Order: sequence, then structure tokens, then C-alpha cells
Amino acid sequence: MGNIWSRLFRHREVRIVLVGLDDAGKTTLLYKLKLGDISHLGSHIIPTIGFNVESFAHRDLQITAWDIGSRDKMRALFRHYYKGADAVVVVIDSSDRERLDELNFDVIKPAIQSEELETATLLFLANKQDLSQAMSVEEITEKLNLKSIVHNWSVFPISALKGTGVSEALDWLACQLGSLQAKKAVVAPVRESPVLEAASSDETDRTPQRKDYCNRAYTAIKCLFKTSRTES
Ligand SMILES: Nc1nc2c(ncn2[C@@H]2O[C@H](COP(=O)(O)OP(=O)(O)OP(=O)(O)O)[C@@H](O)[C@H]2O)c(=O)[nH]1
Ligand SMILES: [Mg+2]
Repeated sequence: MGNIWSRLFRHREVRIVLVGLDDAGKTTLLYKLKLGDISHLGSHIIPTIGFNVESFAHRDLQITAWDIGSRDKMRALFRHYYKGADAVVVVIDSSDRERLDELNFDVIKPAIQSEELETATLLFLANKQDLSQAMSVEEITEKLNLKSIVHNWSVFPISALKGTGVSEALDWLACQLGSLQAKKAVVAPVRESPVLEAASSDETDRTPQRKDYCNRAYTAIKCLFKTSRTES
């Protein structure tokens, strides 16, 4: 009985590493995940020298997240943090078109070629979506050639500063790392808002909603498949 109880309610411990270029928003994301409200931090988040590490619960996972400072010379040190990592989260400044090649060369390529990360999940976060000049997920996927990656990966649009998109991305990640609670959350049907339903007589107004259903259904199917493989 005790065994079943602890299997159902245990917090599985996982380790994730946040990487990217400097100024991408890794530390902002780390504290958003840890604290929820970061409005009081204001300008207290300064460029990271070395690393920050924080632990927090998400669904039935206990996540330890390592946020590695990414000024030029520090990027060579990323690989030292990869051993034992369940996932790598690549935080991208979506408003910075100029540095996508640098990101690919200095961060993404070394990560996907790293032996330590052969079985790790890769989560790409298109951060700073609150900025008007932010690139879309589609544009980033194409420019970084993400579809050629053989790892288990996905990309989500977020704003670490505002918190938008963060829980969806984290649910996807948790799901890939075996969280039963995250699986239930993404499988749960999205209720259609009566207000939206009444207001959107025009077919085109409903397209984003349908797209959302499709995205969630796709995530749920992938998630179910993944979890059943983990369980068997
Ligand atoms: N507009 C906007 N700004 C953001 C967002 N996330 C982070 N920033 C800003 O981007 C700047 C850099 O954020 P950090 O979290 O320090 O970036 P970092 O990736 O940790 O950078 P290093 O420590 O140098 O590697 C700060 O001014 C943040 O306020 C976001 O979602 N939207
Ligand atoms: Mg930082």
C-alpha cells in the first residue's frame, strides 16, 4: 500500500540546464519559475557570472534548474553541466535576429553533438514574445533548422518577464520527463468559452482556437505515447 501511495504521489527529481546566449532571459525565467511573481526584482537581475541554481516543484516533478552565465568565454563551460541532465532548455531572445547564427554555432550545435545529451530532451523557448519585433516560433524553427534535430525536442513561444506561455512549455517538458500529472493536464479538454463562441460568428475568428485544440491534442498524443513507453 505504502509503495502504491509513494508511486502515485512521489515527486520525481529531474535536472534541467538553461543555456542560450547572454541577455536571452535565462535568469529571468529561472526566477519566474521559482518565485512566480518577479515584479519586485526589477533591475536586480544582472548578467550571470558563473551559475544560479534553484529547485522548485512542477506538478509531480521536483525540478533542479541550473542557469549558466553565457558571456562569450563561459559558453565553453556549458558541457560541464550536461552530465546527468534530463533536459536542456535553450532560451532564445526572439527579438535578436542578428545573433541566431551565433546561437546555433556556440550553443545548439555543441549541445546536439554532446554525448552527455544523447538521450536528453531539448526544449527551445522563443522568449521575449511581448516585444513587437519578436520572431515567431515558425521563423525561429526554420532559421535554426530545428526540424533536423534527432533528439526529442519542441519549441514554445514565451515571455519570461510576463510569464506567458511558461506553464504550457513546462507542462510539455514535465510530460516528456514522465510526469503523470502533466499528462493529465494536457489531455484535459479545453472548454470553449461561451462568450467567444457567441461573439465569433465569422469562421476566421475561430481559427486560433482550433489551432490551439490541434496543438493540445498533438501534445497529448505525444505525451500519452511517451508515458506509456515509460511505464512499460
Ligand atoms: N521584454 C522582455 N525582456 C526580457 C524577457 N526576459 C528577459 N528579459 C530582459 O532581458 C535582459 C536579460 O535577462 P537575463 O535574465 O539577465 O538574461 P540571461 O540570459 O540570464 O543573461 P546572462 O546572465 O548574461 O547569460 C533583462 O533586461 C531582462 O529584463 C522577456 O520575456 N521580455
Ligand atoms: Mg543570467
